Amino acid sequence: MTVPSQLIHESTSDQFTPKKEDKFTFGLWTIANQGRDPFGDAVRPALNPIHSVQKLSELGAYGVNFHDNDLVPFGASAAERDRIVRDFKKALDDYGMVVPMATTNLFYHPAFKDGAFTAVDPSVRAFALQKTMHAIDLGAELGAKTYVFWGGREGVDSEASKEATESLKRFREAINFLCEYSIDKGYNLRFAMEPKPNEPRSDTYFATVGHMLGFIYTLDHPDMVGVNPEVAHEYMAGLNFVHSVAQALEAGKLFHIDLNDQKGPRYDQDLRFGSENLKNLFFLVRLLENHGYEGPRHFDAHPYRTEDEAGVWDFALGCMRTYNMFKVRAKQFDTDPTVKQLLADIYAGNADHIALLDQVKKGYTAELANTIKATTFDPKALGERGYQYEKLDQLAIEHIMGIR
Ligand SMILES: [Mn+2]
Repeated sequence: MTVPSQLIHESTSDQFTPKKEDKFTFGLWTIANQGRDPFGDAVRPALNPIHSVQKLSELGAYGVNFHDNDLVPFGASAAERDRIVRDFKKALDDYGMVVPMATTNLFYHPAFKDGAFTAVDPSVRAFALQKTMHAIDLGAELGAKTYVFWGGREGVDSEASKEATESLKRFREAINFLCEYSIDKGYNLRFAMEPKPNEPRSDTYFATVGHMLGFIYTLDHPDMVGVNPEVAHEYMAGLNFVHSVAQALEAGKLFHIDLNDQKGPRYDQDLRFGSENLKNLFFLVRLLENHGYEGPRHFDAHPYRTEDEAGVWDFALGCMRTYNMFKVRAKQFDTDPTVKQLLADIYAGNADHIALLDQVKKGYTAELANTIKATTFDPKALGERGYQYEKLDQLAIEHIMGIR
């Protein structure tokens, strides 16, 4: 292993230093992003996946994830594929890195311009199944436990082009088939579905985490399918990311997560984690850390287009350090005696009504229904109550800003 640069060394010697046990992962496509956008060409040379594994390991990352074609070029021969995979496995071993997640690129090649599992052309739909099965084999071979499905172009530009109900059926048939494939091969994979409202299509099916959760329960194997929410994608739909993740987490469906940042509803920006929405992402990290999320903390973001390779590693380190900063601040917020006392005051209430609600939790009885109907409440007093949320929120701000 090469000695990290002085800059990295200085900034990774404190309590926010990324460590393997923090379970930080990056997509190979994130750091290898060459800065192409619809208005400009690549600004950085392609990064070698093995070099990326080495650099990320030095920075404290736990693993890497990939689309099939991030590692094995589209159309590579079987011999070429085997050589690439062998060299990559050796790099993982050499640098103590794992591959917790893999996925398929079903959006880059022109064949997928009308989608993959929902394309109107049956040859494209069948080819998408073939490509995904090969990619699942590759992911399983490298030890992936989670397989992500981002339906990049599964949508429409013109609503006249296909019936949405038919597309949803086609998507379900594909996922059902691939679940059976994974079971048949004994891969023990969990599938994580990633929603996005639009881009690159003008409208994508399964726009949000909520849409995807609803769909999962219509599958043949709902237990093996969960979600992979992405910060930027929910912000693009104008939603509260913490609430989307909480719903998935509470349903036992948060199988994976894509951490990045976004300046509100506009094109998908994939900014460095925590570079924009400090407050919402503070509460996101608090949610993940306090509610038993055990999966990788995966960054699906990319460096600013202005950066050279040094900037790429500044970006990667920044994502991880900011997560750990939020983690430390969230813990300080939760253990602050002033916050704890204030919350105890806010949550206190009428003992009789607390007892009633404890019974509601246990379940319905006709007697309980009658008791609630006969209970006297004081709506005037309830309406006059102050909740002290201004004080509470300011305490959160002071923790986020590092004042307390
Ligand atoms: Mn994105």
